[in-house]
Amino acid sequence: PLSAVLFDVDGTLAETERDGHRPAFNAAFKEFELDWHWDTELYGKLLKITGGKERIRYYIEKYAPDILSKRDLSNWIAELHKTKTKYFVDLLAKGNIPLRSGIARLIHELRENEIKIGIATTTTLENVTSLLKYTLGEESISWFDVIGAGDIVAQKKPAPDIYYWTLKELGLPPQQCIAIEDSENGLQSSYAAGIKTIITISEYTYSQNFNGAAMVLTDLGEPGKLPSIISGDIAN
Ligand code: XBP
Ligand code: MG
Repeated sequence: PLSAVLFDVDGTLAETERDGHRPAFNAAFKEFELDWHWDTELYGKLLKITGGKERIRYYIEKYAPDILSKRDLSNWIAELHKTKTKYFVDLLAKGNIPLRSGIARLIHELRENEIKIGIATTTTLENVTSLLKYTLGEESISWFDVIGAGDIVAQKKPAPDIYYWTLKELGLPPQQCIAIEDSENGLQSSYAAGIKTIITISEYTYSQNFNGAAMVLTDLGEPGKLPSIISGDIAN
């Protein structure tokens, strides 16, 4: 039986990357008087590295190695990233980043059917709670039985750690859960944790490799897809 559905956030709950995280990174770079600019194409490449702090470090190593000699580099990256989070939350507060089609409906249906809902994401917790607050309303944060986010685990996706952590919090085996993801990194993470995964492709991920997914969909917008998710009867 299906006991819980675990949602990824970026690209799955909402298209947050191109017009959310990316401009937030750029605004933080400006505030720190850096002449860095991540255009949409470069950002697509940088998405290979999950996690904002990790992505900044990777960019430095590849494109701005002079920064590597900075004293307290890790702290500096953390401060830069905090500034990025501030800008990202400001963008969410403007209400310009909606939930993807079918997400709100699925969340409501799962709750009505007493199926647990959780989040397993690489992004910062504050980004998750803000996205929920500015889309479904503040109270929606409490609808989630578990929110696994950011630095709570040592290894971010594609490592399975965040899914292991989330399953442990729920006290459920992977066989009783479904994950909803949008990316190859996300799928590798959920798949390695033994969780059946539905992919909803997103702006930056549509051409990635989704071998191992139970289903690959454009989105969850079709009501007809819902009963099969709730009964847990996917892929076979
Ligand atoms: C999403 C990410 C995140 C965001 C930025 O990956 O990699 O890093 O781009 O969030 P996934 P932070 O959807 O696979 O979880 O800057 O807060 O890390
Ligand atoms: Mg994602």
